[in-house]
Amino acid sequence: MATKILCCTPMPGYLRDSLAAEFDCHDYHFPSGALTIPKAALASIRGMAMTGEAQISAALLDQLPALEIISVFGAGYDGVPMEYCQARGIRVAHTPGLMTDDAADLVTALVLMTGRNLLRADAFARSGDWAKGSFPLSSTITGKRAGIFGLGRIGMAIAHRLVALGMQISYCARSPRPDLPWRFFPDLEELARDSDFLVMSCPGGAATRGIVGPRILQALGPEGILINAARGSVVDEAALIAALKGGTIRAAGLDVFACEPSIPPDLAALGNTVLLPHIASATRETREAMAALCRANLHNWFSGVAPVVLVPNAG
Ligand code: 8YV
Repeated sequence: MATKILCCTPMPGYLRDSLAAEFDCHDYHFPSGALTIPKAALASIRGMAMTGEAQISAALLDQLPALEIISVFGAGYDGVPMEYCQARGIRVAHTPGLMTDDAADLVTALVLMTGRNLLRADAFARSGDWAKGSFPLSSTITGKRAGIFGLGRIGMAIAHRLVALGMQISYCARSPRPDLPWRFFPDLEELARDSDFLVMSCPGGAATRGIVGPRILQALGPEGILINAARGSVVDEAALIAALKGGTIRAAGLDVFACEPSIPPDLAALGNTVLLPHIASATRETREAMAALCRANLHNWFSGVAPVVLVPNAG
């Protein structure tokens, strides 16, 4: 009999189909909380698959006494109650290292799109306004200061791309990296004060929740641009909207939002933003590799034939 797993939907069809080819899949509709499996049958669920955006509550996990492993389709696992899983010995697997280049490419695009005002330029070209005069000047990217918050795999790949654009790199991370030629700041506010572009590249979760708030936006300043393709939770969205409206900062390029897939209408109405629907890893190549690893992590755990990519210290 196929192993029963719970799939947190919405999840892409190619992932759900691939899991269903091997497992007896049941759905938990995130965020509505609806289940397609009778309550009594929850006791036989041994695995779970979820996207990086899904949020799993301890109350749901309480209903799954036989759960052994959660396989996250994503590098970030901030939607999983890790302490709860540790206490119950539930393993948490994920798909790190597969989206590094796509994510860094997307951040680079956001730097160029916001810095050179490309979305408005596109609208201007299409509208016919060009015939009435030229598009307003933007500012040079080369030589500008990019401050990267979080220098993991993706942060490093972003830094290398921005170096290729001729930008000056500085970073804020847990500890300085003397092997790197870039300037280290121990504090996000100091980094923001010294940056033209503040690029968030850190994990989500309690430690980074709302760390970009009024104080950091003030430090970034009226010519500053915020780029966030990390997690929506790291930015205080109300403070960001106020800062974009009031000229506290110049612009923002965002791929992630606090309550995806909703974007606050006030943010969507602003012209000094580039807003993307969480697509940093959304290429065929990367998502197929992520889906294969998400399934392999479950397969390997239940068959015991090969290692599982586990979140360190989980379970
Ligand atoms: C995905 C992500 O958008 O890897 C992550 O942490 O957020 C993204 O790659 C997501 O997990 C897929 O739904």
